Amino acid sequence: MDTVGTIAELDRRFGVPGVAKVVEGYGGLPKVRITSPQATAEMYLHGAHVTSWTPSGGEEVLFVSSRSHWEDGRAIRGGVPVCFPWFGDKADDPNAPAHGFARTKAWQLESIVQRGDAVTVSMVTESNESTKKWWPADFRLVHRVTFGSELSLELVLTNTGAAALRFEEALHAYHRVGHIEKARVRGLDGAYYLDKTDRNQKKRQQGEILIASETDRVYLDTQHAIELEDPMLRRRIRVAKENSLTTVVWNPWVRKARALSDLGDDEWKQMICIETSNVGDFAVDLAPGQQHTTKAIVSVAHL
Ligand code: TA6
Repeated sequence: MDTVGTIAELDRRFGVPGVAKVVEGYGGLPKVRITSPQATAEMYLHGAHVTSWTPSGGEEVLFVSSRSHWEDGRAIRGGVPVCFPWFGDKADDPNAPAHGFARTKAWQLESIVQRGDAVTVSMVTESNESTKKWWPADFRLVHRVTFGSELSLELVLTNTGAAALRFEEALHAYHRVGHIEKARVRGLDGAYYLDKTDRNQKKRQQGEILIASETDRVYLDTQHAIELEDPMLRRRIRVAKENSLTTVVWNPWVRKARALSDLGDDEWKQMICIETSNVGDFAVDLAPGQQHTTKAIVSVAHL
């Protein structure tokens, strides 16, 4: 069955008339398009990747690059990439894809459920021969996203094998801002972080975060909600979380943005990544049969 047929079949099986439709997206990739009273949104089966969430009466909350790739084997630049089962470069294999394999492969659409004015989309990916080329574990990973007046993202991992596993994960969210130099990030005052722009030196955050140069930090042992204050778009984005002990904050600034072929040269001004994660020393161990759920809840208030 060709892509169009597959998309029509997926829509026939999972579509919710007037609320959720499976359609063809960029690069011919299938996506779920949500149009509910509370929000409009989009989620690609490629990487179970949320690329848009606009609460009704508000503006788009997520940033997606105009230069993003839209193809199997490549990551979408923007939205919410799912980094799994490792974060950044794979410690023991320099040839392995950065941020794992979950974001560059097609997931299965499991269900679309409407509850009131909110819509929950679940997508799943499981271990197979190609995942085992990189990572030996047996697993089942579900990305369950509820689109409503809030955006709730849950990563549910089950160890389906007979051996314990250890994994890293991140909901690598790209938030759209009016101008990065005007934005402020609160909620990490006093937290320690590893500065990836300075040889992973361990430092301590004092006060709010102002972005005035390339910023790439892993905040450690923090469960605090984050607030992104944006005077230009007159809004405050709040990211609360559960079962996540690290928060990554990233902006590539000028030079790094120019080095990224899938990011426009000036687009660094319109984005900041705030990543609900468990990485590094906070990687998660899971015994056979066990399940772990990490959750991020994004909400918007007008200033
Ligand atoms: O989350 C921050 C980070 O790990 C940065 O180091 C930067 O590389 C960014 O992710 C983007 O990674 P990508 O593989 O998507 O180019």
